This record gives sequence, structure tokens and C-alpha cells, in this order.
Amino acid sequence: MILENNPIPIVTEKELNFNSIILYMDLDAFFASVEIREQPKLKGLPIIIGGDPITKRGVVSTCSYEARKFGIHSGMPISQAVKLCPEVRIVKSTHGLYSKVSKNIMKIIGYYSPKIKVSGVDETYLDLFDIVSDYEEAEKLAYELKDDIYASEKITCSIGLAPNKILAKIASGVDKPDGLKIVKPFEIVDFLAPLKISIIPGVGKKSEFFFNKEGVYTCGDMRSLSLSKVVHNWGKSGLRLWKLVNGYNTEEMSDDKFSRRDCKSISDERTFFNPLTKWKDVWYYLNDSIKTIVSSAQKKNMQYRTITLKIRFRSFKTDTRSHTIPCYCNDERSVSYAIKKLLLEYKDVKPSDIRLIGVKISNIRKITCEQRTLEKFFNK
Ligand code: TTP
Ligand code: MG
Repeated sequence: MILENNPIPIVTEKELNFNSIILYMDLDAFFASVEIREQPKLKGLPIIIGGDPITKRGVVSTCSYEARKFGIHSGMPISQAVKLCPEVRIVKSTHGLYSKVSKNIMKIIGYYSPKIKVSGVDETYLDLFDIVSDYEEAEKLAYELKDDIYASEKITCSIGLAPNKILAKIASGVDKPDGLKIVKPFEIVDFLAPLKISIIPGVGKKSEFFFNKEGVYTCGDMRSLSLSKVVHNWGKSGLRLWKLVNGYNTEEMSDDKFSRRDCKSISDERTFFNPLTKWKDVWYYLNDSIKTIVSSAQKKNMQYRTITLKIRFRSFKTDTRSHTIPCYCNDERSVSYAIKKLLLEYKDVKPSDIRLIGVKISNIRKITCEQRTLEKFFNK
């Protein structure tokens, strides 16, 4: 595309292509949801987190969706919030708890894709490029992620699925709470058209004011302007918005924007303070560790290829032996078989010399929807 009287191409080849599917997850009313989980009697009530419940001083960190109906929002002075809703309950924040919940959730999300970008205490981007092949699979994965988060922490989240980070973030907000919104490349223009221009991250109150002055209230208004007018009025930042509302891919999803947070391994160990005398007993405890690990991996929908046996002797010398199998597995038999084989290498050791035994699985990956479908097909 050529800008009038300008020989430089405005839309590059890359901006015409959408190669990735980005998932953006944002927890719903995060601090409030955690407090409601801890005190179920607060469920369904307008509540505020932050400030001092006695003096009613401070600002609102967040509030329940019931409180939002009264116009209360983050950053508002509590005194003002109480005027808007006199019966609102003020709950003091429990910060240590929020970061613990956040860490657990980010760990769960890390199982889904190694390409993850945590952008806040309750928000994360995932690049699903290597994980799914279309939006249908991405949707299944998103529902699984929502279920996993709820099963683990009993709080809900909203998810946006779209071809780039900006759109995924915007999408996550439109069906909150507990929402899932998908915006496919050909839907971008219609999806954005009715939304306020300020929905686009980076468009603050000041720039919104200047856009409004030119009659631009919605993304659709911006789209209807000629490109030359946009560039003349707002330069590069205007051009970026114009490309976005016209459905071009304004963002390059390069790897370096995502850090790799692989779930590297799952392990379990047993220490014997009283020496065991028989191999049968060593095997009994090893078997218990195997069951624990396999069931944990199955719950997380993980597969693995490497199985490691760890033995610490009474002398505190520690030995590890690993076995990598050709295909990914997630069944107890494969782990048992590998551990038995590795254990044979210690047949000359006296069981009473063993202080600790452990099992670890590594070389882990999440089972994708497609792989599960294939497995179901072959197991029929
Ligand atoms: P947000 O994700 O912005 O808000 P939220 O999760 O409470 O609600 P939503 O359903 O709209 O996503 O922020 C996450 C947490 O960060 C929020 O629960 C509390 C904290 N926070 C503050 O402490 N102060 C603030 O001004 C904001 C915006 C958030
Ligand atoms: Mg949130």
C-alpha cells in the first residue's frame, strides 16, 4: 500500500500476515476474588479491597463486580466509593497471599506453552504458535486453562485469543468476568469498529481528547479517516492505530518478547532415617514416588521422555541415573520399567546403605488438544 504522494510502502509484507495465535489471560477482580474465596460469606456482595476498613481512608485497589455496578473502580478514594455505595464492605489487602496465588497460576500457565510473557500480577501472554494449529484448538486449550486455574485456585479469569498481543488483551476485556473472546484475523475490523479508541493500550486520556476533537471516538471512526489525514495529524502513532483498526498486524511476535518458562521436571523423594533391609521395601517406596509423579503429570496433562533415579547413600554420596525413551509418555508402566532398569545398576549395593531415593521426570511437554485427539483415535 502506498501513501498518497509517498513512494514508501506503508504496509509491509509482515503486517499482512498473521502467523501466531496469542492468548492473553487476566484474572477477574483478582484481589477481591482471592478474598471472597477465603471468606465465602462475601460472595455476591459489593466489596472493596484496600485502605483501612475502620477509618475508611486510602484508595480502592480493586473491587468486586457487584461494587463496580455503583461506579466504584481501582484508584478511587475509599471515601468516594462509600458515598457511591454506603453498604460496600471494605476488606484489608492480604498481599503475601495474592503473590502466592499469582505464582501458582503463572506456573500452571507455564505448562501450556514455553513462550510466556508475564505482564503483571494477574496477567500473562502466551504465544500458541507451536502448540495449536487453528483457533478451534486454541479455544479448547483456553477452556482447559480456565478449568485448570479454577480447579487449583478457585478463581476465574478472562481470556482473549487473537493474532497479536494488543488484540488479545483488548479481547480479554470484552466478556469479563469469566469470559473467552476470540478475534480471528478476518474479524479484527468488525470487532474493533464499535469500541472506544481509548480501548487501545497506549491511548490515554490526553490522546483520547485530541482524537475526540477530530471526531474520532471509536476505532471505526479512526478507520474511516483517510490515511494521509491520520499521518498528517498524529504521525507515527496515528499510523500504528490506523493499521490496527484496519486489520493489519502491527506487532511482530518475535521470540525475544516472550521468556521461556518451561516446567522442567516433576520429582518426588523419600528419605529413610531408619535403614531399610530389603530391596522389596526400597521398591515399595520407589513405587509410591512413581505413582505420585505420574498422577501429578496426568493431572497437568504433561508428557515426558526422561526418567531419572536418584539415590543418596548414608555416606551422603548422591548418584543419579537417567533413561530417555524415544517417545513421550505419561503412564505409570513406562516410568516403572525405566526405574527398575536403572535400579538394576545398584544390585550390589546393600539396601541399608541407602538414605534417600527419588524419581524425577523431565523433558516435559504439555499434551495438546490435537495429540489427545490422536491418542483417543488410536486407543479406540
Ligand atoms: P486488574 O487486572 O487491573 O484488575 P482486577 O483483576 O481487579 O479486575 P479485572 O477483572 O477488571 O481484571 O489488576 C489486578 C490487581 O492489581 C487488582 O486485583 C488489584 C491490583 N491493582 C491495584 O492494587 N491498584 C490498581 O490501581 C489496579 C488497577 C490494580
Ligand atoms: Mg485482572
